[in-house]
Amino acid sequence: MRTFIYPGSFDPVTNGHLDIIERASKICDRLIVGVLVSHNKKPLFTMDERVDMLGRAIRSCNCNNVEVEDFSGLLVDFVKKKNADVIIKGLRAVSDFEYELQMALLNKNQSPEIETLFMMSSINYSFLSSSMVKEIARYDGNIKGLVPECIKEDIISKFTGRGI
Ligand code: COD
Repeated sequence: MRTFIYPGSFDPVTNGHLDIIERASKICDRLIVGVLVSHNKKPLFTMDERVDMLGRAIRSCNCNNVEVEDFSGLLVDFVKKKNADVIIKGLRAVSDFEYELQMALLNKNQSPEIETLFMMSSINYSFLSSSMVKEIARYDGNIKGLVPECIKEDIISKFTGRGI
């Protein structure tokens, strides 16, 4: 049984994340999307909201070997706790590379048995990030096509204060 971990903040999940989830789920037996309880960043969405939005987005793409779980502490400890041995990361552009290389090497330094695999972003999503989605939504721009349709209203209502 080959288990991969796809870690991130997912604040909120975007179509770029979902694309990586769909593609990664096809090359492993079990994919666990690990949502970081961050002590450095202050997320816009609570952990429950991020996990719930990811769950709905994943159900909408019929990936039935994907689970969502929160984690805190070191990523390599979460990987070991889940009996996984591969970390999946998405790469959008050269600008992602330096940071991701540093993380991959540090994770390798901590746990040499764990591999990091990089998936190139699909061309349609190579410009997409959670922060850009939040900025567009904050100023009432159009986020259609950037995030899964089923969570669009969650994001809009976060800024308008409107109930869903
Ligand atoms: N297309 C493809 N991939 C994408 C896209 C897109 N449009 N957008 C984002 N991604 C990728 C990112 O490159 C990343 O791999 C993943 O999706 C998640 O993205 P985010 O933005 O939600 O998550 P980040 O970058 O905030 O996540 C950082 C981690 C949680 C992975 C990192 O902080 C971590 O591992 N923390 C745990 C603590 C730890 O172990 N620290 C030491 C590490 S050396």
